Amino acid sequence: MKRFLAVLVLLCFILVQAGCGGQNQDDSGNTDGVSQATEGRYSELEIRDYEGTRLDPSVGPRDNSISGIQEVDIASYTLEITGLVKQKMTLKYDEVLALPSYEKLITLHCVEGWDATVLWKGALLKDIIDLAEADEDANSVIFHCVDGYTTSLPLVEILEKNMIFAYSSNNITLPASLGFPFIVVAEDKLGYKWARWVNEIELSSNADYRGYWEQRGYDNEADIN
Ligand SMILES: Nc1nc2c(c(=O)[nH]1)N[C@H]1C(S)=C(S)[C@@H](COP(=O)(O)O)O[C@H]1N2
Ligand SMILES: [Mo]
Repeated sequence: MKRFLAVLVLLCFILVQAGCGGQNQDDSGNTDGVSQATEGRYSELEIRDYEGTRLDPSVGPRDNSISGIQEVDIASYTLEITGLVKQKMTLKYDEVLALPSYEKLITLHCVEGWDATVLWKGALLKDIIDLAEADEDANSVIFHCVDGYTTSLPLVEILEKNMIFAYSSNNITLPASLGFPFIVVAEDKLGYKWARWVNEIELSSNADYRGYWEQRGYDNEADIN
């Protein structure tokens, strides 16, 4: 029984260590900064450079999402805007794509040590939230995902930084591995704030809400500097 418990504890530890999705971990033996393995991960139509910056492939070599890569059926998909809002909303994929679009070159940093620089395109989270009109006392935004993952961000940071809700990476439709249909581009925040496969945006007054990784000990601010 004791040994069984020890193995169990060890297993949990390993699982937690492996916690974050990985990209760029096989970039060894590279000549010009791009290994063969990385080379193979670019999809045909994706752009690789943006204004002199090399873009990383939109697809990583392995996946460590909490329940694996989610395949979202866009015909039945809806995005719910819930919580402290004047008018709860249900949006279809195309309705988000119809909003004004913004492009940003931003690097995702995972706590595991890898990063990925990608050209993101999407709608402003502000524009989506404004459709539902946040109540006065809303100060946090909780993102709920198809795989049961959650994470949150302060509303003021979303507004001040003009954070986007991306549906495109390096000029291609966001791949499933990156969160199709939508990923939160949580600028200046660690990877675990970049909710993928988001299907609900909840306005809340609970500034201390802790999402999946935050509950397991990761810092709730998650600032990269
Ligand atoms: N729905 C969902 N979103 C998630 C995760 C997850 O497991 N499920 N993992 C997070 C973590 S820890 C990181 S580092 C990034 C990884 O994104 P990428 O592997 O697609 O680059 O997604 C974040 N968003
Ligand atoms: Mo991560």
